Amino acid sequence: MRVNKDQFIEDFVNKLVSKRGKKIKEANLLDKYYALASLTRDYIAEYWVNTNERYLKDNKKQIYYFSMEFLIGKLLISNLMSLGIKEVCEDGLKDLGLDLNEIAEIEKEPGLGNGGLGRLAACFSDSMATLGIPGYGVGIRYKYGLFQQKIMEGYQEEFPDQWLKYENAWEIKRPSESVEVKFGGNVIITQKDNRLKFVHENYESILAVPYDIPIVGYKNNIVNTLRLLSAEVMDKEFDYYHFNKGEYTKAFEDKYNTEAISYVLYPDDSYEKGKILRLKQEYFLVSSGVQSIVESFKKSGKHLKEFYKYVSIHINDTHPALAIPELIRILIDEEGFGWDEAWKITKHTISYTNHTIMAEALEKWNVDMIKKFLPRIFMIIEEINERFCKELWNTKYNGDFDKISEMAIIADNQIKMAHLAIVGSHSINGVAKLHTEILKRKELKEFYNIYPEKFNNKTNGISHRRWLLKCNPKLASVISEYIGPSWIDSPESLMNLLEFKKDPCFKEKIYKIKQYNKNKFANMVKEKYSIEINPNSIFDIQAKRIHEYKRQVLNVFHIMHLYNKLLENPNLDIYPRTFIFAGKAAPGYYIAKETIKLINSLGKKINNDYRIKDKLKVLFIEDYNITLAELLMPAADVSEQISTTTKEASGTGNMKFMMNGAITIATLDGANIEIANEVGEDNIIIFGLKAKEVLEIYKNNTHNSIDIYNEDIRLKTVMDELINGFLPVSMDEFKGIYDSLLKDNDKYLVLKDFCDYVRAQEKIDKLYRNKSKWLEMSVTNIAYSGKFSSDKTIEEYAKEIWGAL
Ligand code: NBY
Repeated sequence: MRVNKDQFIEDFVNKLVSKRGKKIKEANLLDKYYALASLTRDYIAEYWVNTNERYLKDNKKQIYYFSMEFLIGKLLISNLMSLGIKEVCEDGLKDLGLDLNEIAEIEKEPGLGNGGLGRLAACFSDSMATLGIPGYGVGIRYKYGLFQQKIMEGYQEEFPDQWLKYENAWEIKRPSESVEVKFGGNVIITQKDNRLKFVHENYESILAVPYDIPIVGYKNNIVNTLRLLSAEVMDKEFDYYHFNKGEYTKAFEDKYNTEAISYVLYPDDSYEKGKILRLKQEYFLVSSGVQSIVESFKKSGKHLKEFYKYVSIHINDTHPALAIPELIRILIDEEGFGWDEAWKITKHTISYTNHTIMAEALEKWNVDMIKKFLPRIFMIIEEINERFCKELWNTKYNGDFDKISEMAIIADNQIKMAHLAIVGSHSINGVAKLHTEILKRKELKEFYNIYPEKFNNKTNGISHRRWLLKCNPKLASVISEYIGPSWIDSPESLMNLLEFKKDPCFKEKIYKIKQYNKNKFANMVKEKYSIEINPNSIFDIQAKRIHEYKRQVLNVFHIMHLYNKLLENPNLDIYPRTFIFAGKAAPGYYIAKETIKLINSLGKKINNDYRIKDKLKVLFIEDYNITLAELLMPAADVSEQISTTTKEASGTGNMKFMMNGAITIATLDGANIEIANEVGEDNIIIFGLKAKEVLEIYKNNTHNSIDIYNEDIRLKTVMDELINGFLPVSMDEFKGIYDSLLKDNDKYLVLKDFCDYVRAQEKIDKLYRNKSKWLEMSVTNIAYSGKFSSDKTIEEYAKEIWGAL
């Protein structure tokens, strides 16, 4: 868009008066933020309205991306950049004596996601808007996002995330587009004109009220919509019957129970507990979403028979898989379709992404629970299951009861959501090549045998606009200086940087920028934690959810080993290193929380030990979120991607670090494999067991952790230090971690990979000393990172799954 500085200043000053009732000199930072955000939204509005109008007119397919999580990060700066007016605003504000970054910092980040899955939904939304794909995000407007993490005495403590404490400057509430979602009750079946009719009675109604957030395409005048739904009570604010009897708290109970549906995001990213509130959240999302889509499709005047030609619904993991029976319900019960046609339309409309193979994360719902809360939906799932089992019987598995019950959607009083999602959709994809192969050959092998055409891979990607252009402006500008700005529109042209990987002048610039970003990070650490870190040390970062399979403990063991070596010989020549951890643990995940305590206990011991002369520091930065990630990625020298091979579906942090020039130390897991294939083995440090070896170990149970413990004295020493008083905690503090590795035979193969990890880390130490070589590796990583832009991924989804490009 176009706005000149004087116009901007005038608009801003007026906005401050109209929105906050203040003149500049009385306004505080919050006033300034709200005035600027509100003005930015005004600027966006025109393009938003025009985009919606165009989408209505065009006959193009509309894509609805259903996700229980959208981790979009702060929006002010990125929206200004997408509008192309960041510099003008910055200048204008400067004239008023104000600093854009200071104002932008005060924005509250919407933490409506746990990690990779939620952030992926946000990167995909960004890419759809930028590529001009008519894409809508559909999610829940949780009043409380992912908890805020504070570290107290070394332990994680959780606090509510009050992101809506003030207003959300970006959203527009659309009460007139609310829809009713029905829970409970019973279904009456009648017969009319030879057809069964299903009437849902005695249900409880909840209103889904939409709040729309603009998703601004990058400098293309396109603004897509992220629609978040909030639960409200229908009709009555509270119950006058109880109120008049003086039972005041009871009068509000209904309201409270209803609104609880969109109250809080579940903080588990890898463990499925089958909780009733979660089931209600999932159905609330899909029912309101699918109802609105069908309604707006009908307004277009086209026949519902053609629904799937104009609409794609994509489900982000199985969490929104009830969209399948919900669409069938609407088509049959409300629109009068027969089963066969409703089934065909639904299957062609829906596609599904799988994000995990870990059994404990696969959703299963108790039959009685679904029957009680979603009686009609249950009937439909039963029908899908019966027809599917019959198909198996009549085609491939005649008489094979075991096979059929293994593949059934309903078995052992449980509904398997992954099975429902595969059977009821036309596409299932994994999120990295290895992950998709494991789905096809192992976890979902039986389904691949009967539906090979449904399976495909879509390796994850990240938005290079947020993860380079926005978070690392200095790097972005040097890149443009050397290869021109075309990489912003076509990130694969970052490859042109390879030409300069041996250019000393270019490399020195890259070095200085990394140094600048490290200094910035070190200053934050000093201010917030009063810890001095050496900005010339190697910044070695592991930032991700805390989980046994992600193996933060392997990283810790290596640090303990280095520390032991230094205690033995304080003059040992190791390159100074600062080990930085960040990430949240699910509140009920004991071992993960103990891992945080372990990292902090080790930090306490090492950071205060003058004997090792500041050669090692260990930091745990609290409350990892998108905002902190934007500070961390640009400051990293080393990126830790050390999951047990086969367990990390893809990873996307790996791509963000690489894009900012960090060197990856990694197992050949998830998308690490594809990163390694791009940059080549000289530009990434690979260690550890290969997928085949891990699968063999699991299959044949050939692994014995006690043997490894007894054979490797370095490992035995650090393990013993967990429980012998070496760390400043009680002796049994880390018994849980210790036992999981020895008594429970180290399910994630930490001990098995330790030796090779130490070797790989020694290689890093050596390589970093060769500044020229290190910078060459760094440039190579940046150059190949364009391959992992979510623009490319989304193009593949659009072409190969949605049929939309
Ligand atoms: O999705 C992650 C994968 O672990 C990672 O490898 C991949 O790169 C990323 C994007 O594809 N999975 C993930 O983040 N999962 C969750 O956040 C999650 C959240 C909720 C639940 C399960 C998983 N749940 O069952 O409630």
